[in-house]
Amino acid sequence: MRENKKCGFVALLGETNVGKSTFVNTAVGEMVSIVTPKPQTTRTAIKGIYNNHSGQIVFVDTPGIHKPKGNLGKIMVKIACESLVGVDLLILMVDASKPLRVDEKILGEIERFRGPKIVVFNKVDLVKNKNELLPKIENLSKILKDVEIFPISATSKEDVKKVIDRIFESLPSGEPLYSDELYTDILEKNIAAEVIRKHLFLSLKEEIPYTTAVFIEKFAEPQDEKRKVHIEAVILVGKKSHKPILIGKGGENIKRIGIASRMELENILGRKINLRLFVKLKPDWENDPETLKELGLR
Ligand SMILES: Nc1nc2c(ncn2[C@@H]2O[C@H](COP(=O)(O)OP(=O)(O)OP(=O)(O)O)[C@@H](O)[C@H]2O)c(=O)[nH]1
Ligand SMILES: [Mg+2]
Repeated sequence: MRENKKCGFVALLGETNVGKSTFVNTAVGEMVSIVTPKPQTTRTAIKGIYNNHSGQIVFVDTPGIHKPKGNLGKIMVKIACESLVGVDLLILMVDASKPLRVDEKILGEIERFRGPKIVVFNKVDLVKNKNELLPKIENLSKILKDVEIFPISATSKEDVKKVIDRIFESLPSGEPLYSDELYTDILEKNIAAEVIRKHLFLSLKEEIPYTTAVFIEKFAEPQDEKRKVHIEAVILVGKKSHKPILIGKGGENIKRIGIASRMELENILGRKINLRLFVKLKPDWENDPETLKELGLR
């Protein structure tokens, strides 16, 4: 008898920095979406594809919901909300290690969403006093009414697997939409841009990483596997005063960012890379429609 396979889209919605991208990476077992300790790391909707004997889950990681200060933030929140259209199941992720709160915008989206929804109460490993957890879960279930809550650590494969099993229960029957060799639909050149952005976020302080963006101008992958992949990337900087800080004394910062990005990308692509970074000042790029379009931010 033919097995009844399941398949569907599952979006992760939540405030910024709660662990949405970490969850998708743990589920898929690959670096699909960049993770940093800073809020507002994810800027677009990113798909991570998970397969097992039960079927296929297409996770949609989304930018964190926050009160936007500028145009980029507004676009990110809009992308997150629009990502819920056509999704089969919604995961609301809440940070268990912080004082309990659910943003009004999120509550509105949760109410509007007609399909099945679950809550993932993440980062429980950071809650030292476990007695604090139960009252928080009770309060959360009062706010969200009738929504199942999973206290987990998104860094734990075991915990994430429990959520995956629960997701399959609610997904519709269907054949996989993507080949089981794919773990994401993102182009390799866009993964390269994201990895560089990750290292900008990790090495730059305060508002500086938020005024940067990365374009890949050249991505040449020779057929001969022994030859290096040649990547040329442009780092856009939105403020004049940020450019020398990003580059660093004698270019030491940009050199460090380049080396860290190249090493991570070599790991992901399984090939040697020649990476060249160019820093370009583009004042106020987040308000320039052409630049936003090129970055996939609309
Ligand atoms: N201790 C602990 N840290 C976690 C856990 N999940 C995520 N983190 C950390 O929380 C930080 C934010 O994680 P992300 O996955 O980038 O969070 P996000 O919700 O995708 O954030 P944005 O994309 O900025 O909205 C990172 O430093 C992660 O390592 C967890 O279960 N336990
Ligand atoms: Mg993220």
